[in-house]
Amino acid sequence: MKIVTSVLKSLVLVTALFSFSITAAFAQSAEEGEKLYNANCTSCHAINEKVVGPALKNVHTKRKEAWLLKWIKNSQALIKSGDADAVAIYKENNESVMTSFENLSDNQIKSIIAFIKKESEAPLQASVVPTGTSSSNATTTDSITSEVSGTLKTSINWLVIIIMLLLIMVIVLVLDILAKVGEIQGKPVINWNGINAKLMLAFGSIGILASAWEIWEHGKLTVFNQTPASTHGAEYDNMFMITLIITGIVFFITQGLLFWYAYKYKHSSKRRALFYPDNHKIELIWTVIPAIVLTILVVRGLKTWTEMTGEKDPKSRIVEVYGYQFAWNARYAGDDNILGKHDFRQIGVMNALGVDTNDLKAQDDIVTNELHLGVGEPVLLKFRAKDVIHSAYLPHFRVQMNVVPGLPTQFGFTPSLTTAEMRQKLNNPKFDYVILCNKICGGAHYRMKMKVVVHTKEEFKQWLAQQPRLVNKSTPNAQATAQVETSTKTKVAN
Ligand code: HEC
Ligand SMILES: [Cu+2]
Repeated sequence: MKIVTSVLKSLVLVTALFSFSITAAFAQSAEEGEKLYNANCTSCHAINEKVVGPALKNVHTKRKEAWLLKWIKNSQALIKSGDADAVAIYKENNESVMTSFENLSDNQIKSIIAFIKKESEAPLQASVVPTGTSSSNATTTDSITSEVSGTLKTSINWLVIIIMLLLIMVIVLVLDILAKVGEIQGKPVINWNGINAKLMLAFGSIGILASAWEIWEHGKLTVFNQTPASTHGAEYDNMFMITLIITGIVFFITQGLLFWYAYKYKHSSKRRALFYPDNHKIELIWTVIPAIVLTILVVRGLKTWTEMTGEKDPKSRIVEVYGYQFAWNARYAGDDNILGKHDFRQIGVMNALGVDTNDLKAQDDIVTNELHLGVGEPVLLKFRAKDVIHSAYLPHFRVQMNVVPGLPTQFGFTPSLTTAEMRQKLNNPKFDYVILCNKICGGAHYRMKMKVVVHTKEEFKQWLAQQPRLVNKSTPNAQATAQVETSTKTKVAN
């Protein structure tokens, strides 16, 4: 008897430990998967809704793991191989091409799938069941309650609408009766003129106070509340603030006067409106003053803009920023600091950026999906779009430039704070610089996001050295063979 219990005990212990380690491993890989998913997939996918690609909820049950591995690495290859599911989903999505991810290892993709699995199961549990308990029952009850509360909500909405309509009818009727009473008495019961004037005053005051509150409260959340992370940023902020203050003062004065006069000079039977056709002096004043102020603002703006976009430091590092539906890539010019040519006809699964493979200068180019920069090092971003107009927006560096197919644009700047320094300044260890797409039309430009990392100069050098070149011509083996070749050649020549 004793033996049985002790065996049972150890069995329980072992299974507990075992399942714990499994959940721990699972949690860990899902965590890594989340990072990979956020970096690579969110521009086109969401778990619960269709974006560019289909919703990924429960895709781990719908497809086999081997299929998913093949698909995510190179969906086009799978489609070309004639796989029925692959062809079907491709057709369903109007043959839009998913990016291939040959660079992701099997384990990385598995962790992404683990994350998708976790997310597919998570949201429904969250509202009812404490985390960790089994969810199969809870999920069904949860969906039932949400269904019930759904129908309840719609019937309540209808009730509210009907009551509102009845209320409006009653008010209209009461006003009608009061107007009739006024007619009989020969003097209106309600003084609409006075009420309108007071409403005007109330509307104006509330509007002005709300604007002030808005500036105060949400101004803190704008990027202007953070130190700019580029050398031209301070000048830019300064100009923006001066413009905002001047136009702000004018706004508050003119809006205040507008509503105050509407109140003060409301209709009165004792007063006649003044006929005042023109006054040259006043018109001159209110034309000349704004003209001078605007000229100063515009001229200063032009000067700042030419300074920001004008002649570039010839030592600037050249980096291409490539925008497409719906993500970004960066391409470094490599050691020669000359970007290889590009040719749209060569865009394909293995050459997403359409780098011209006939151009030798492209051999040392480096393609990445994060933009890394060195602090204090001038960089010249050259923008290129594959398909439609995008807009590269780097809010923390005060940089924005349209990215237009067939029309090269560029912006040079110098980062002045590393990611680590900015994290410290903002007291936010998770902060990251970003490049966003500022075009807000359609469903997915706003999801285009690439992480930007600013290193110290040494860190940046190290990072760059570790990145693979497009054509790796200087691996030790290649050099050795090259030497052997030349020595044999010279021998033959001798
Ligand atoms: C450029 C947009 C884009 C990106 C980025 C992207 N996908 Fe897709 N994905 C698609 C499209 C579009 C489809 C639909 C099939 C098609 O048209 O090729 C799809 C389909 C899928 C499918 C098949 C869905 C199903 O129902 O069978 C999976 C799985 C998938 N993507 C996973 C991923 C993962 C994981 C990543 C990130 C590593 C990713 N995708 C990144 C666009 C994208
Ligand atoms: Cu875009």
